[in-house]
Amino acid sequence: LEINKPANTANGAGKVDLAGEVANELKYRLAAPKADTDKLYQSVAWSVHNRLVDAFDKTHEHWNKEDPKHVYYLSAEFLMGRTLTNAVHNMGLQGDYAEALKQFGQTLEGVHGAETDAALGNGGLGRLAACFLDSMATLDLPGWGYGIRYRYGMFRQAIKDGLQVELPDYWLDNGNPWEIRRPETRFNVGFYGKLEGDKWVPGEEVIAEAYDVPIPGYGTKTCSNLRLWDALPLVELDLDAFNAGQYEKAVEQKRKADDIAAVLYPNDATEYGKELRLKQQFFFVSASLQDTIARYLEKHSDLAGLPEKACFQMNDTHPTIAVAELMRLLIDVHGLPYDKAWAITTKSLAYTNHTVMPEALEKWPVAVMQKLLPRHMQLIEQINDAWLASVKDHSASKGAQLQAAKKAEREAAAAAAKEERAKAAAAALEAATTPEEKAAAEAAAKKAEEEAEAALKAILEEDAKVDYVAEVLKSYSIIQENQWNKGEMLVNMAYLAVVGSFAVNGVAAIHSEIIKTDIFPQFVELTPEKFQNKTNGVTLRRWLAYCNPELSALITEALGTDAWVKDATLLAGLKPFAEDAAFRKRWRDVKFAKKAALAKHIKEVTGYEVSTQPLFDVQVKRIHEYKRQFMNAISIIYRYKKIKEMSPEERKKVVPRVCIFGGKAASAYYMAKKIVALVVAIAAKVNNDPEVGDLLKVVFLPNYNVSEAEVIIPAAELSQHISTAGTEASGTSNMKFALNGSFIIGTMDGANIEIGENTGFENLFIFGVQAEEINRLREERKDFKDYDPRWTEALEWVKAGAFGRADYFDDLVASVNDMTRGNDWFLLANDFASYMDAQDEVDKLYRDQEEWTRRSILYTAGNGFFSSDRTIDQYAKEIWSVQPCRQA
Ligand code: DL6
Repeated sequence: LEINKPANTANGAGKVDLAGEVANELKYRLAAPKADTDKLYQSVAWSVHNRLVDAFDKTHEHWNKEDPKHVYYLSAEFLMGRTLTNAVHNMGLQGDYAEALKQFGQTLEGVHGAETDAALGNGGLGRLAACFLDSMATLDLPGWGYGIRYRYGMFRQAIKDGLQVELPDYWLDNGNPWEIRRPETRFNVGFYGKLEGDKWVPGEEVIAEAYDVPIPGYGTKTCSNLRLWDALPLVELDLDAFNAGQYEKAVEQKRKADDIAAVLYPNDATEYGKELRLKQQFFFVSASLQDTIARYLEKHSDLAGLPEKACFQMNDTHPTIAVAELMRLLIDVHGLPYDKAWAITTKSLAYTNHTVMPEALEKWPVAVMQKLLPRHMQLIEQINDAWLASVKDHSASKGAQLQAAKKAEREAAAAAAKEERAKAAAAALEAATTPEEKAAAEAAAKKAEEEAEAALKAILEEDAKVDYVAEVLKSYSIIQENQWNKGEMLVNMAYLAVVGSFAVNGVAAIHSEIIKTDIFPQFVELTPEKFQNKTNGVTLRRWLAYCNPELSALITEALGTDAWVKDATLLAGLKPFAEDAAFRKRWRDVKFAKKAALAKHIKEVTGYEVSTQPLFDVQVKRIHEYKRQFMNAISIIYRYKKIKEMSPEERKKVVPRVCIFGGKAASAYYMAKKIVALVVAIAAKVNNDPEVGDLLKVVFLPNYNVSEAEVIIPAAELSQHISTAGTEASGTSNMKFALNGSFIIGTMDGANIEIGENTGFENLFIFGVQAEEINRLREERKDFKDYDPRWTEALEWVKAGAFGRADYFDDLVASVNDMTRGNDWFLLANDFASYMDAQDEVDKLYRDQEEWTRRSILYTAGNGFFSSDRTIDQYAKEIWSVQPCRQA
C-alpha cells in the first residue's frame, strides 16, 4: 500500500489487507482477548506504524543517495499531541483505515480519543516546533528535529480542592507505536570531571540512545524524522556494590541517567534543578551534534564542508550550548584548529529568539557551568576573549563617541541653565530699586554663576573617570556580572548564540524589531544583516483540516478544491462567500456543531452544563502574568456582579457568555497558580448561582494540551490574546483561532498585529497601550491611583472574600493594586478601561449574528499567511539554504 495512493482508488487497489493487518496486531503484538476501543486504537496505530516505517525508509534511502543539505531543528520541546489522525490523513490513507475499522464496528474518530498526547513541551514554542516538522516534511525539505524523549512529559495538571496539582504524565504506559527504538545509535555524553590542560576528563557519563519518530508530510511520499534521545547509564547495576549491600550505590548511575530524561523543565527553584536543566540541554545537544557529524563523516572526509550539508537551528536559548559543544567536538574529538572550528561553527548555527522575558533568556552561573561542563566553560571564555578582541576597536571609538556626547550633553545643559540664570539675574536687577538691592542681586548672580561652574567642573571630572570604552566592551561580553547578585558571574546564552550564529531571528514583525532595539542593539550595530524576522505559522493540516473537518468540508466545497490544505493562500477565495447569506448560515451551523461538541466535553470533564447559545469566549495558553488571564478574570467578576444587580428586564439585554480558560501554571510559579485558583473559584460561584443561569458560565478546563486545543479552538467565537504590548513574542494560538473563524480581542502585540493587517483591523477588538508607551507608563505609574471604578469594584469584591480564600488571593490582588507591594508591572489596571470598552463592542457586534458571521468568514479567508508552510519556506530560503528533495 503506497501512501497517497489509497487502496480504494484505482492506483493501489487491494494491495494490502489492512483489516487483516489490524487483526494481526491485535492478536500477535497485543495478545488482546477482545477488541475494545483502546486495544483497537493500538492495533490500528501499529499498523499505521508499518506504513510510516515504509515511507521513512524510502525517504531516507532517497536522501542518503542524493545527499542534500539538511536542517536540524534543535529544540528542548516538541508538543506533538496525538499522531493517529494526523498520520493517516497526511498519508492519504483515511479511507483505507476507515474501511478496515468498519470490520471491527469502529471508526477512526471512535478510536482517536484512546491515544495519549505526546506532550513533550510547555506551550507555543514546543507546538511551533511540531508544526515546523509537519511543514518541513510537506515541503520535502530534508530536515530532522532533535530533542529529548521525556518519559513523563512535563506534567499532567489536575484541579484538587480548587488548586492546581501536578501529576506525572505517564504517556508511555501503553507503549508508543509512533517511535522506533534505535539501540544501535548510541553516543556517550559526559559531565563534570576535570581539565588536564585542554583535555577534559568527564567525571560522569551517560549513554544517549536514539528513538526515531517518523513525520509524514501531507500529499507527498516524504516522511522525515524527529530523533529523541533517551538517557541510559553506562552500568545499569553495579553488582559489586550490590553484593556489598550498597543498594543505593548499586543503582546510582541509573538514577542519575533517569533524571536526565524524566521530565521537561524540572523545577529549577533548587540548585539541583538548575543543574539538571543545563544537564538536559547539554545531553540532547551533544548527542545530536555527535550524531550529525558521524553521519556527515560517513560520506565526507573534510569537516570544513559541514556547513554545506548541515544547518542547526537553535530553538530559543535552550540548545545554545551547541556553540561550545560543536567547537569542542571539532577541536577535541576531530583535531581541528580553533579558527577552523570557529569558521565551521558560525557557518552552521542559527538562533531563533522566542521571548523578551528576562527570566526566560537563560543565563547560567559560571560556577555551575565550570562544575558541570568545565571544558565548555573554558571554550566559552576563549570564544568571549576572541570576540571581545574583535570588537575592541569598535568599542574604543564608540566609547570615545559616547564620552564626547556625554560631555556635549552636560555642556549644553549647563549653557541652557546659564541662560536661564542670566534671565533671572536681569529680572532681579531690574526689580531692584535701591543701590544696595542692585549690589545684592549682582552678588547673588555672580555667586550662582560660580557655583554652577564649579558643579559643572565636578561633573565633568567625574565623567572623565568613567571608562566608557570598558563599559561598551562589557555590553558585548558573553560573560557578565549578575546585576542582582554582585560578584556572581553569568554566561549569557543568548549572547553566546548571537556571537556563534550566522543568523538570528525573531518570530513576529514587532518582536523582531524589539529584539533589535531592546535585547541585542549592540550586536545589531555591528552586523545588522544577521538579524531577521520569520513570522510564525501553524500547520493548517492539524489546526483546520483535521480538527475541524466540518468547516474544512465547507471551505473545500466553496473553493471547489482542497488544495488550500497545502496552499493556504487559496483561502482568500472565501472572501466573496462572506456576502452570501446562505453560506453564512452554513458557516454558523458548523460553529454551532463545534460548540455543541465542546459543551459535551466540558460536561464530561468538569461536570458543568453549558448552553450552546451564548458567545463562547476562550483564553487558553500558559498561565503567566504577562498574558493577563487575571485581567480577563477580573472583567468576568465585574460582569457577574453587574448581572446580579440588574433587573429582570435589564438582564434580557445581556449577551450571554461562556468564558473558557485553560493552561498550565509552571510548578514553581506562585502567582500563576493563584490565577488558576481564582478562575476555578469564580467558576464554582458563578456556575452555581441560579440568579445568573445561562447569562454567564465560567469554565476552567484542566490539563490544556494539543488534544484539548483541537476541541476548543474550532468552537471558539471570541479568543483572547491580551498580553501587555511588547511582551508576547508572537502567539500562535491566535493564528489557529483566526483560521477557525474566531474573533480576536487583543493588544497590539506579537502576531496580533499581522493578523490585524491580514484580517482588517476593523474586524479585531484591539485595546490597550502600544509597546512604545510601556516603559514610560511603568515609570509614571509609580504613584498611580486613578483606577477605573469597574476595576476597583471587582477587585474589592475579591478582597472581601466573595470567591473565598481572601487571604490566599491577597498578594495576587496586591500585585496589581497596591504600589507598595506590587507595581502592576504588566499594566492590567492601566489597560482595564479600554479592555472593558472593547468587550462592550464584542457584545454589540454579537447581537448582529449576520454581521458577526460575515466577519468570522473574513478571519478564515484573510489568514492563510499564517501557514507554517510559508514560514518554513522562508526559513529554508532565507536562513538554511536547504532545497526540497522529493522522491519521484
Ligand atoms: O515562537 C513560539 C512562541 C511564541 O508564539 C510565544 O509568543 C512565546 O511566548 C513562546 N516563547 C517561549 C519561550 N519562553 N518563554 N517565555 O515559550 O514562543
